[in-house]
Amino acid sequence: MIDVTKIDQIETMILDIPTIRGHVLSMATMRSQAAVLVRIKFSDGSEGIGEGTTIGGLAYGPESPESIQSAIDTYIAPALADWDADDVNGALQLLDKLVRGNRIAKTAVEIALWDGLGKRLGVPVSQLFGGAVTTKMPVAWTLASGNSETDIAEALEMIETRRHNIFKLKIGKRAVRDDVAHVARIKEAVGDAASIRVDVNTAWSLQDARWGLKGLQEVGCELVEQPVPARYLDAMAELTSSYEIAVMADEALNGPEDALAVATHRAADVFAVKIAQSGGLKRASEVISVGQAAGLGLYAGTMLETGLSTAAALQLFSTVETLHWGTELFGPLLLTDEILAEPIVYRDFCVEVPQGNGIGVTLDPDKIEFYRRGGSRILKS
Ligand code: MUC
Ligand code: MG
Repeated sequence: MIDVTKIDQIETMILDIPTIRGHVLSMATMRSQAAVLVRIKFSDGSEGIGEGTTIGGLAYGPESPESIQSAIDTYIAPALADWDADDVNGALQLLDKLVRGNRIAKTAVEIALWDGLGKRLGVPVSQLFGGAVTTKMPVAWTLASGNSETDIAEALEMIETRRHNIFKLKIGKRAVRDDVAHVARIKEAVGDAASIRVDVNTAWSLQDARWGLKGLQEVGCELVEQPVPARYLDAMAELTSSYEIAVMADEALNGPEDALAVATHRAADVFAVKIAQSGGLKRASEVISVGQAAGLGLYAGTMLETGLSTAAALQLFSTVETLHWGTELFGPLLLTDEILAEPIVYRDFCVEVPQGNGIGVTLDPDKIEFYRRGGSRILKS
């Protein structure tokens, strides 16, 4: 009889880690990030780790850190008890039947399943998706201090130290003309040394967006992310066809069905593919396939996760033939502390794919205990 490895235990925790500065988005200002971590213990003694993290409590999307944790503890973990650990696809199908939505919660568990499987097989997760085609990818940084001068100083330092030369500016909080002036100042300061893009996080009406896109492309901004609310696909389509500046879908992309709707409407030039928003690595790979089939540009997005989910995303995106707009997988750099035993490497304007089995990273247990909600808050030296 073949001995089947089973899922024994699924454990969750929330870590609260401060950010290096206020991160000012149109819908929320982040001063710390609440990362939901999952650890799965398997019957053969192996383990897998995962993460499902959102931005700004409930300000960004329908899942909060607390709802992610409770969906896993109350519904997902009991459903997967004793499940064949190697049957990741079967587990995903079961979860899609039993749990509607809750994509970020599913992502956290799915990452831990892939991590466990990769470790048991002695291969990186990228191998489970057909193999990596690259070891590093260009990585953007987000300028979102809320102040133009601070953003300029930050950008110039990043260029000087060869950490980033792609910048995403968070706008949408101020009047459109003030936002365009802010972007113009930053573009003028960096010149041709950097690519400037913006993310409006759905804050504009179609009328605002018409003025905004016209102004942004005049000042040399290359791309605008999610200018209007996610459900306004007709407005996105109008903006995509009316201006040269690239329009990127983010909040509009919650899994492969949304990807098909955006592609069919020609409602974007580029997909910001986020593993958490897609519902995990498998669903993100399906979003990528839809984008590729529709001839759209691809960009690896982030929910400002820790190094854990960032590593999982790197495993998947390293298997993608062309990421036309690079990545923004810089999450760990926005946090004041590192929770991985070995940090992800950022150098020469790129992020490197962690080498190793599973997602390729391990946690620092003292940091987990320190930042865990209800944890000791004492760091062993
Ligand atoms: C978003 O909407 O894209 C990604 C980078 C960043 O600074 O915020 C996120 C969220
Ligand atoms: Mg975005």
